[in-house]
Amino acid sequence: MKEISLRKIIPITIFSILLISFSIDFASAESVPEWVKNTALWYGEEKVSETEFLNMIKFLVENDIITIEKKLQVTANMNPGILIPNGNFDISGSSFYSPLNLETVAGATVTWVNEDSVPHTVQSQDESGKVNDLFNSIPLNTGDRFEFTFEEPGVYNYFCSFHPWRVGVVTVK
Ligand SMILES: [Cu+2]
Repeated sequence: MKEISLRKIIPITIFSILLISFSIDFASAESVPEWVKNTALWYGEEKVSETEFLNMIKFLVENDIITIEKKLQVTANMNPGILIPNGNFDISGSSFYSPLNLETVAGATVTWVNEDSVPHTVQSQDESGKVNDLFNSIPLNTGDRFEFTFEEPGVYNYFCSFHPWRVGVVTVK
């Protein structure tokens, strides 16, 4: 059975590491031992095995010649969005905020995007529907965005001061 060639995989792997982290710190070239340079060269020329090549990379990492800072990739969940859809202004329409109740986690920054043809605001309310000053956007024209970062768990109501029949919720866990 033919082995999957690491010769093909390794360049891809290194490229991926570069993409996830900008903190790879190559120490000065002088600190890279001669045998490491030779191993890399000979690997390219297929004179050394994949095991030797991997051992060389292991040596570089273990001796902090290559340092890799691991970063948690949580961006996809950290910037959830609420759409203010076209027709949202219409009291008899069904263009509700989407989602109507956004569930997220403490520390998340929520972005509202106005895709309606008229301006809207995003104004915070308490549980009883009374306006408070937690967040209050300027009028958002078509295509405008408003962001707010929710630091504490809770249930946050909001509405549009131009179209107060439009009410939405952000639930922070
Ligand atoms: Cu509105």
